[in-house]
Amino acid sequence: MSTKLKLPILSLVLNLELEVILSIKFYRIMEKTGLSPIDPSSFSRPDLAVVTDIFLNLVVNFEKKILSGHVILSASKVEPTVNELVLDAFKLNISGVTDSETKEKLNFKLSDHLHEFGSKLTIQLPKSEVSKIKICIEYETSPDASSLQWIAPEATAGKKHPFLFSQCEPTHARSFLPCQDTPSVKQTYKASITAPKELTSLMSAIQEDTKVFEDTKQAQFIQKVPVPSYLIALAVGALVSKKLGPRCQVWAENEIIEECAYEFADTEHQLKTAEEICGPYEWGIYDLLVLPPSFPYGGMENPCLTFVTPTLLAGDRSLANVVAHEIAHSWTGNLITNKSFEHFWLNEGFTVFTERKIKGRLESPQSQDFDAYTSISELKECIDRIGNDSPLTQLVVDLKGVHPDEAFSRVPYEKGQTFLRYLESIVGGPTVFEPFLRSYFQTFKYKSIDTDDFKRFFDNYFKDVSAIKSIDWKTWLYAPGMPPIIPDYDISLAVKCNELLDTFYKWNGEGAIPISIDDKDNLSTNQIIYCLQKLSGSEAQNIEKLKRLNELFKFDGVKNAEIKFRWLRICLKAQWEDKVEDALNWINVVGRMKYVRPLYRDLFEWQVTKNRVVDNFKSNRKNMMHVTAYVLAKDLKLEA
Ligand SMILES: *[C@@H]1O[C@H](CO)[C@@H](O)[C@H](O)[C@H]1NC(C)=O
Ligand SMILES: *[C@@H]1O[C@H](CO)[C@@H](O)[C@H](O)[C@H]1NC(C)=O
Ligand SMILES: CC(=O)N[C@H]1CO[C@H](CO)[C@@H](O)[C@@H]1O
Ligand SMILES: [Zn+2]
Repeated sequence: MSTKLKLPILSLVLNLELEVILSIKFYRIMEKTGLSPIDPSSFSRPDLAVVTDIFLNLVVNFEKKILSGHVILSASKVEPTVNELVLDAFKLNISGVTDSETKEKLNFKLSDHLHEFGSKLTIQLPKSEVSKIKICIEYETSPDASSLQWIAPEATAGKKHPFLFSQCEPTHARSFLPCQDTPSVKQTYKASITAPKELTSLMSAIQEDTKVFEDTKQAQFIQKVPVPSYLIALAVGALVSKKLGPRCQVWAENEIIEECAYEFADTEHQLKTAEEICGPYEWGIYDLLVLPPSFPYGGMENPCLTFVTPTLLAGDRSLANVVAHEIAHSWTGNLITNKSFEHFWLNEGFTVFTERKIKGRLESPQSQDFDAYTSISELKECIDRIGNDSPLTQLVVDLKGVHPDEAFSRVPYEKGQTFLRYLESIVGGPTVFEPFLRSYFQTFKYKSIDTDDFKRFFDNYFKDVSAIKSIDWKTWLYAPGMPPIIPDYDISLAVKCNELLDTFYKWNGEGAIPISIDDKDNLSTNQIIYCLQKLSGSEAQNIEKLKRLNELFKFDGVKNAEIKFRWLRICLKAQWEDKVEDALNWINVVGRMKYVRPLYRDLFEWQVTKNRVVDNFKSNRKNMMHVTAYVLAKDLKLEA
């Protein structure tokens, strides 16, 4: 596309202040590189020729930190006259492209690398009338592939073998393989992965047979359900497994496998409950893989094999809601996918909504509502930080020129779930809304959709319900800031917490702490987390009072990561210098961004620790996953 064509569009948006900056940035990017008109985060052109199947054949090389081999892409022409296949690539070393049937060499062009987006890979298709083609690409990944985390033996539980895992969401699959890296494209895949013999390879797929050679092992995989590129996943390490139920097992290093099996014992039960709500589970098996601590997220819903952080190992199964969340993705996100990251709420809002329904059934309706209610204060903190007027706090965002990793926040999760809860209440509650959900899943499974598709389906399904006329879609979807309406949650579990907090706030710090052992023992883990969340959101506390609190609750050395995280934030806010070391030690081991980013920010905002935390980042950066290092560098203002 030429530059001139876009100038009129550019002037159209000139009135809208922030959009201007975003749009100009986007059009500059478009001019230079031609990001896709379909998905602002991808170069690929599935509207011309679309990939339908992938075969990956790769060797894992831990010495060089690369994957090498080839990929065969099956593609169909959408435009009959098209002579190119346009893909995404991120620092891939491509040595040759051929027509996989005729072995004819094909020309290809890799555009200049564009910061976080990578390059556009254009392959010249053979001159032929056929509409289906198979292209073989020989390539190697880069040691700085943004999707791949190469972990040295010292940073694993066993300390003997290296570990590799991938994290492709949102747009990092292109650093793993050349592909159409947009969720609007879904394809089946097969893979053959060769790794050192003593290690186990796992993928987001069903494992077929494994061939053993002298020094290596070759594992075969198949994923028959079409998936977007961001759900292709690989892990290689010294892994063992333990059965959790007929369809579920947990994988981890041997050193922690028993602990993992205990923590996630309820997985099959959670899966059954999800099926009651959502309909049949389509993926065959549901396994969990517990990764080393540098994994940047709580969990990643890779099909057939959810990846989770070891920070869920609380010892009391209290954080298993993350597994319920990843299970819910088997329908929302994995079967039905957002067309672009701009409609991310369709994945995450629905998933949180379903996750809480699972909790409601397995525990109690009160605990379902307690989670929803307590998350409102976290949503508020997040929106205050991004800015109440920021377009990034809209449910449907405009990501032209903004990298999805920068836009990532709690908003699509919590504002999305709040919206669905509101819709549920408008149409008459769960008995009406859950059959609607199942029908929605049935209608759109295997597809990628956007918010309009959802709205049309909703409006049609509930066309006889007059109350839906009162829904202000525009405000819910496109206005920035907090949700316009917070539903009436059952807050009975929060009442006791609020009383205790009041008592604590009023206490002047003299005499014994006005909270009894009984009070403490009566609180569930989730209630303690909520109290700490409130405490970390209020003003700085007196350190002496915190010391008494700590004597009662024993927060130092606590295993539960949600508690540890909030406790450390409270201590830093109180400028309790003894705790700085604890915070630094923790963020140098754990990579989960939910914890690491706020703690880095807290340390950065405090003058006493500002320089120290920047130095800490610089020296530890090499151990971090690309995405973690990238967002932290921004948070610490290290890059323009
Ligand atoms: C690219 O791959 C080729 C062939 O495997 C290899 O010889 C070459 O060193 C690689 N180049 C870079 C920059 O890694
Ligand atoms: C603890 O909970 C029990 C049962 O819910 C209740 O009867 C008791 O009064 C509570 N104790 C305190 C100190 O709140
Ligand atoms: C889970 C999810 O949000 N899926 C995808 C939505 O769209 C973007 C691409 O634009 C993907 O990267 C997300 O991962
Ligand atoms: Zn999710």
